[in-house]
Amino acid sequence: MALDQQQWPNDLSAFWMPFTANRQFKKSPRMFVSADGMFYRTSDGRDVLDGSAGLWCCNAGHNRPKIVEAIQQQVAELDYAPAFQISHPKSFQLANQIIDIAPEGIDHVFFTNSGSESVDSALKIAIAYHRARGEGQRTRLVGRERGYHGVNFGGISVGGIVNNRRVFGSLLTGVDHLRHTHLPDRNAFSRGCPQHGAELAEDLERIAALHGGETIAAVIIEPVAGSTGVLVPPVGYLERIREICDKHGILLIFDEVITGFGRLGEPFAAQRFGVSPDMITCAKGLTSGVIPMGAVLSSAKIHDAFMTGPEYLIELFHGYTYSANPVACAAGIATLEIYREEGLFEKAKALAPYWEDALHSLRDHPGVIDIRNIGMVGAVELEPFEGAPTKRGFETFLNSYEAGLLTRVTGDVIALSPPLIAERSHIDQIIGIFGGVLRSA
Ligand code: PXG
Ligand code: PLP
Repeated sequence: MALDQQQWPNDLSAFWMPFTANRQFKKSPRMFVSADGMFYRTSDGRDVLDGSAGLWCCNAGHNRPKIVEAIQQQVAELDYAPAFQISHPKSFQLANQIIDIAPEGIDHVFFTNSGSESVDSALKIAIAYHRARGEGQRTRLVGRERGYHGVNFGGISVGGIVNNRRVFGSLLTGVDHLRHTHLPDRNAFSRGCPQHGAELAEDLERIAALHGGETIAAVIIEPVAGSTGVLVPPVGYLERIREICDKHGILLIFDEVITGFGRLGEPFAAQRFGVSPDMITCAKGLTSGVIPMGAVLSSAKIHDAFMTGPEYLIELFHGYTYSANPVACAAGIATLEIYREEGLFEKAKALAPYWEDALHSLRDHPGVIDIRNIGMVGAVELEPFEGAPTKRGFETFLNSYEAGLLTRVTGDVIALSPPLIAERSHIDQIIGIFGGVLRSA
């Protein structure tokens, strides 16, 4: 069903769209009006297969009755409860359920409303943790080139995507960056973790030697970098980062906003790689994207360091009006139930080899210079048009959309990460449409 003429907004100018080419968009808008399962429906009545789980978040697929009903019931029963000094039962219930699936040693949940808020919360907790233990000199933060940690000031300071940083002033001080791990000459067309590049972890030793390891509070990295175009960690890289952190008493934060909640076939990437971070930041798949919600997951070591002093005092001066919002908690509980009941993480794990083969079947298509994948995420990198970087990627995104497939574009990389309810037939359809777009470009 196409959008009723009366429902069409009469003016598109007021809404300043995030991370969007606003003028291009408003000349030829792309609007979804409904969604179900693996598909979106556009305003002109076309079905578009969701090849990117919305923005990497709708892991349970769309329009799931269990989530819809949980939200409806919750909003009618308790719409809001103050987040500070008061709570409601579902916040504790959801925290317990997250800890049930979290890596061993992760025992506490601090709720936020997005990935960006999770990142800035985690960075603040890291610095305050060291201070609570009498190591107030540990204030430095280390991120990585090409890292994406959301858009708040802490996140863009440790982040490493130049356009997200360059026009926003001087950012946080005391931040350093590891080199990124993209080595196309050595690792192009790797399946899963690339063989080369573990030695890049030694950058952390150099940064520790430069500043003094005892001045560094935390290292934050995406176990698999998503936004920058899917960079899978080299074999041994994450293990080595963990070792160097331990050697210098540095906290390790895994930013699992994309990798959390089943994307790699385990609840978290930490479990997929067998590397234990001190904190995990997450969002997106926590509510399958339906209601904004994020969280910082932390070890008891970190949490307990704050639990000192008189009991009437607030231990951490940090939080959001909507931390653990009851409607978001209801959505989260229903989402985790779907993951559990339908075994969606296991399903993702079982489907990953098929997904890998399907993606790599595009290897010889026009313009393809690399294909990367792990779990249920993949990326196809295209040779940039001469003198016009990002144009080919954007055109491929638009052509895919016209052909009935939603993808995610970043520069000249097309990322694919379908909802975890995907069947083999959906993968065939994704690759069929996308391959056709590449061939006809
Ligand atoms: N950390 C990581 C690792 C992320 O991927 C954030 C933090 C920020 O989350 P919020 O909820 O504040 O957006 C993210 C979000 C893309 C894309 O296309 C990626 C994200 C968001 C939107 C688009 O690559 N990642
Ligand atoms: N700005 C003002 C003036 C506020 O009063 C508040 C919260 O009370 C905030 C910002 C922060 O809002 P939030 O808690 O939704 O992050």
